[in-house]
Amino acid sequence: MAFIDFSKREIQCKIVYYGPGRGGKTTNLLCIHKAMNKSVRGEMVSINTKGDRTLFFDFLPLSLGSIRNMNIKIQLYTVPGQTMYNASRKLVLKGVDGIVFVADSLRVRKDNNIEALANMEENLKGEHLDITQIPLVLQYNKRDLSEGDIPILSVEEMQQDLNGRLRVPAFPGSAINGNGVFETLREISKITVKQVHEKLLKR
Ligand SMILES: Nc1nc2c(ncn2[C@@H]2O[C@H](COP(=O)(O)OP(=O)(O)OP(=O)(O)O)[C@@H](O)[C@H]2O)c(=O)[nH]1
Ligand SMILES: [Mg+2]
Repeated sequence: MAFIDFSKREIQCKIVYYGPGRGGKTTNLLCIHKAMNKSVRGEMVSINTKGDRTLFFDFLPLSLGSIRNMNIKIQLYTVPGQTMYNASRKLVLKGVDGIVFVADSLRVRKDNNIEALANMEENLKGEHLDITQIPLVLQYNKRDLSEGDIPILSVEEMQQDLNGRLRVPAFPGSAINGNGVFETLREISKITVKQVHEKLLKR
């Protein structure tokens, strides 16, 4: 939940990385953690992980400098993508201010992407949030696989599947190489902070 601390001149926002299992949400956070200076980021915490599968969530706090004299603190979370962990996804979504939906470019994951987006819309509704109103950015991850023999979806097809109605910013990426990770983070931070700032100052 976003809040503003006037004594510290600080705004805090919560951004959740959502998407199908094995899409690359945790890899995004690991990449951000690795690239950012210690003065900017806190420690990354992964709660309950089995191998590389998230069973509850990952958490990474960032201090993104200041906008209009307010210090911006962002908390990044990931949800577990596996279908059976919906209760955890609902918990992690509580108080969300902005979302990165990480879709998997592998062709075999086409339906998983669509299902995960529908599941997200449903869970947002449960929090009285509208998918068309919340700050949202899509990332089409694993574009590096286009160089191999494994069939992947074209960006156009992913746009049709996932972004036809929403028309939100979408970035191709390869979280494993760091490509697109910071473009995605920059955009979601910008639009989330803008909305949070407007909402909190209106109250
Ligand atoms: N080739 C390739 N592999 C990737 C990329 N991003 C992630 N992976 C791999 O995909 C697997 C799953 O990545 P994770 O980041 O753990 O996926 P997740 O979305 O957190 O998965 P859950 O925690 O189960 O929801 C790992 O083996 C990653 O190394 C990418 O851009 N390209
Ligand atoms: Mg994960």
